[in-house]
Amino acid sequence: MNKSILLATIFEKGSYPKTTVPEVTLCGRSNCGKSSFLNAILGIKGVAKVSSKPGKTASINFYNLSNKLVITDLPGYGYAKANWELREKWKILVEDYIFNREQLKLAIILADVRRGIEEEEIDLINLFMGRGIKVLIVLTKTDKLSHSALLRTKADTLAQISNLWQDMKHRVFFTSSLKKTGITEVKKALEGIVKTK
Ligand SMILES: Nc1nc2c(ncn2[C@@H]2O[C@H](COP(=O)(O)OP(=O)(O)O)[C@@H](O)[C@H]2O)c(=O)[nH]1
Ligand SMILES: [Mg+2]
Repeated sequence: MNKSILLATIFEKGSYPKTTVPEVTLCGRSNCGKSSFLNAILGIKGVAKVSSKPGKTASINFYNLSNKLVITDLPGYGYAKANWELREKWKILVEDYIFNREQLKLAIILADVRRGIEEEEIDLINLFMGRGIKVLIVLTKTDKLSHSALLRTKADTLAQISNLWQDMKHRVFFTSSLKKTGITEVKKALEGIVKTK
């Protein structure tokens, strides 16, 4: 999984690239570390733009991985509570993609480990599951917590997730794109589910 290219960036629903390989989508709140995670998964820096400022466009990026798999980067959410127009655009695009993209096999939901899984993530996960799409949960930026705080947070998060969904516990990962920890585990789980080999 190393040759990758940006296949397309789409701004309008329905105008998705025609592909024949399984697709994995990444979604999470703006600034949760989605682009950094994607770069870490691809093993290449700078493929996905990392930014300290939340993005202001609602677009989906499609990355082609050696013609075996496509990874898409859904627009981040939660960036503009007051910006109704942008939120509507996000909803129209993302819901169309989730409901109509046949190739979509797996969703990776990312959240900053310090914030954890909140209402938006729960709604998204239920949306994917209702559509029969498998879900992995990735808690990012673990390097931001002390060892003991991370242990506590891990236990709390796993308990919360087990309460919400049965059999989800083994689909939860804790990563740091900075320290490159937990990335291989997610990659393995991803490849196991979409069988890229
Ligand atoms: N310490 C630390 N910072 C991270 C990590 N991942 C992302 N960041 C930082 O968080 C900010 C947002 O990252 P980005 O990948 O652009 O998030 P996105 O908006 O979800 O795509 C940037 O300043 C990154 O450098 C991580 O694993 N550890
Ligand atoms: Mg990003």
